[in-house]
Amino acid sequence: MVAISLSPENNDRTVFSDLPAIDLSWKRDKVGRLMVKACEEFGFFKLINHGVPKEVIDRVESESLEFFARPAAEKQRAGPPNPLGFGSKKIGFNGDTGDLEYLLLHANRPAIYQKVRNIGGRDPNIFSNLLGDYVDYTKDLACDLLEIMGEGLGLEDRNSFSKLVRDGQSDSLVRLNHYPSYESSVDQRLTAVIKSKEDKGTRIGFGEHSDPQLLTVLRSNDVEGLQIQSPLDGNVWIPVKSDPSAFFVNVGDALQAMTNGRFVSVRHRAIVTAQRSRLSMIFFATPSLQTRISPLSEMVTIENPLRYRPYTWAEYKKMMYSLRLASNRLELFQSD
Ligand code: GA4
Repeated sequence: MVAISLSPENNDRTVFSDLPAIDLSWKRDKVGRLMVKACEEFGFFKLINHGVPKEVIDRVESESLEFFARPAAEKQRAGPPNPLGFGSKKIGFNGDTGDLEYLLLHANRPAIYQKVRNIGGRDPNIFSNLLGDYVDYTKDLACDLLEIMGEGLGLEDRNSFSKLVRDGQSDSLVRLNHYPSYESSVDQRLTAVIKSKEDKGTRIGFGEHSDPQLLTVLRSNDVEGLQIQSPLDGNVWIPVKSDPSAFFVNVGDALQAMTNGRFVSVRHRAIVTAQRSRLSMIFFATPSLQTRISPLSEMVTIENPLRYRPYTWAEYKKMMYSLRLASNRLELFQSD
């Protein structure tokens, strides 16, 4: 593991920190131990030697850039985001905005094809199939990671988390986020900027939030922008160094709940500072709507008593769409 202190070396936004790196080719028990540690301490880690073929990533990246380069009218045929589909600037239903355009889809081939075919032009099968391949690989990867975490935690059933995502009814999502370069972002009326003194003028790509799902697996091109909030000092934003050959993995609210708070779902955001546009391709590992999420009994101890009340994913989803992006949703499910 790369020895790091998760704090910026100075207040300069251009200094990027390396996250703890976990190499999937290491011995499984070592990987499990380090993953558990990273999920407890940072809620985030960087994964290298992940096994997703570079060609799959490169092809979906170039096809995605081709999609975002199309005229707005064509892209809009895959929108408006309801919440799925193509969207631009507006995030969710409650007035959140960001300097990005995106494609948010259910992570399965029929759902992908159904939206992508509306775009017209090029053969929709090309983009759909590539995205479908990417989803298959990242879903498998997310499930493997969840299984390794289960082992690392010493769970009775190491598949306690992964089986929720392998379930055919899983509500998993795939999201492509395209952040235009700083200069090319012309419509600044809708662009949220950070108003605090130290960050004044920073343009928000995707505002601060925690991910509601179990696990997020993100790959971006070599353009910086991801920042995570230090779990040790809630006010400090840590800019993460980009690494296109790696995946960035983070714990979501549902995994924090199932581990009874042992793993932390950390707030993060994307900012736009770069001269080049940033593309991130994200898989959100999610249970089915009817899944009942509650702390695993093995995670509840005298030292760590029950922290969350059970909820269904459908219930959580409904609530999250009624709240702003920055809301602390899991707080509402704390047990008294
Ligand atoms: C944040 C994480 C994922 O990107 C996402 C987002 C979703 C959306 O874009 O529709 C939400 C946001 C995210 C949480 C609160 C609600 C819903 C926007 C928003 C304001 C796809 C997700 O699942 O939750």
